[in-house]
Amino acid sequence: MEFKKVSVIGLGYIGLPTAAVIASRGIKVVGVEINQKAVDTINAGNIHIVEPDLDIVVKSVVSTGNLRATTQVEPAEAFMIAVPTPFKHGEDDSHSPDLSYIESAAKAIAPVLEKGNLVILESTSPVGATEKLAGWLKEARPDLTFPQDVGEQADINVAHCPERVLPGYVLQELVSNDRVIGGISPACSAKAVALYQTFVRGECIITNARTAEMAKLTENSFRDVNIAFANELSTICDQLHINVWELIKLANRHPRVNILNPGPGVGGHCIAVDPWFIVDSCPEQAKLIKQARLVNDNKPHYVIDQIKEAADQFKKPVIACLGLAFKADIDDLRESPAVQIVEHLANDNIGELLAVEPNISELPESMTSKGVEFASLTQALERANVIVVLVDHKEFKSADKAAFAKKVVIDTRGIL
Ligand code: SAJ
Repeated sequence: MEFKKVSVIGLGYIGLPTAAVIASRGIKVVGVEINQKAVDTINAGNIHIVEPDLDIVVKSVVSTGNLRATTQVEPAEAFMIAVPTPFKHGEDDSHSPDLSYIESAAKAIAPVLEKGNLVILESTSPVGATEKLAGWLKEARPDLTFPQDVGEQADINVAHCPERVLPGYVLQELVSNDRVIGGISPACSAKAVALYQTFVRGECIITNARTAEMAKLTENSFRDVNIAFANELSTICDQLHINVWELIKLANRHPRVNILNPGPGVGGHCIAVDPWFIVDSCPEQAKLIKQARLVNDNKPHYVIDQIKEAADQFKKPVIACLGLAFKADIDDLRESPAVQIVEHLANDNIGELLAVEPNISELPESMTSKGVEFASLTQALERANVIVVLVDHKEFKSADKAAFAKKVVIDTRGIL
């Protein structure tokens, strides 16, 4: 089965690298993106997101003509949907999945669908979303047949293949990771496997759409629950005057124990979101998964209280916050617990606030407008009386530890 033209809907952190890697295999790829500025940037051979080496691949595939971005969907043999699936915050503190981007993508694709086309949902989705996608396509194109009605004989094939790449390693993991592929029918799965085999070196494992959806949610919930365990341990250890980092190192010497790292909270767009999809589907059963979310969401508030207590020791507190990104050695500030903590401190006006983030060139307006000052590590270590390590960036790990000795230090990442 050969694919000559593939369309990727949504050119963000997943869609753009996926489009570029497929294009690098000599397949014509049309990327569809609603953000005109991103379209122009990509068509000029540049990128609008940060991911190591992605700029080189995009420049190359745009220059060979294999990748082109546009705001309008056009006919293709396969459509890969990589749009956001955030959650909606309900009044009763519920978190339900927002499938509106998938629905819009379905409505955009439907008019150009042709017999024999394959539609793949890559976005992390609640169980049942792929069936809903197939339903929206059917509604818009009653002239075509779909696998939920006619199975193997369908004109259009629909499958779920969740993305699983780690930000910072996307280009490697896109190729090397195994892929879980869940078609609505076996024919859908087989066709999707053929597409992924054009660029994936890992194994493509077939299941049904609902299991594929749940597999992705399970992976991220597994990590969330394990981080929550580490975060809960850190607060227990504070209470008992035990160094949690030493404790975890010791416990991890057991051959069957592997505790993750506590931190200031869980950030990013996946691990703090996806477990809610399971909780929303099965609130009665998903008690541990929900509790883990609550533990991790509470950690920034715990850190804020620690900082306030430290600041209270000084007449004129100068607090240096080291790191703003949601994890080490990336520039991504979205959904970052470090940002949440700094903004909260700024709102509460607890003293002079310095923020150090080696991976960005200026502070976001939301911080400067509240008086947070952008500082280098050297300036921060000189001026502050309270130092808070919020991200374990390599620059902080390699800093001279003697400079921290005379300060009140809150090290949420255990680098000191
Ligand atoms: N974190 C800790 N302690 C740890 C590990 C992580 O506090 O021991 C924090 C990080 O600092 C960060 C958050 O958790 O704030 C999430 O970081 P991460 O590195 O665990 O994960 P992400 O969000 O960058 O990527 C995850 C990955 N999923 C898993 O590892 C199961 C990735 O493979 C997925 O593709 C991605 O979510 C996604 O898009 O769903």
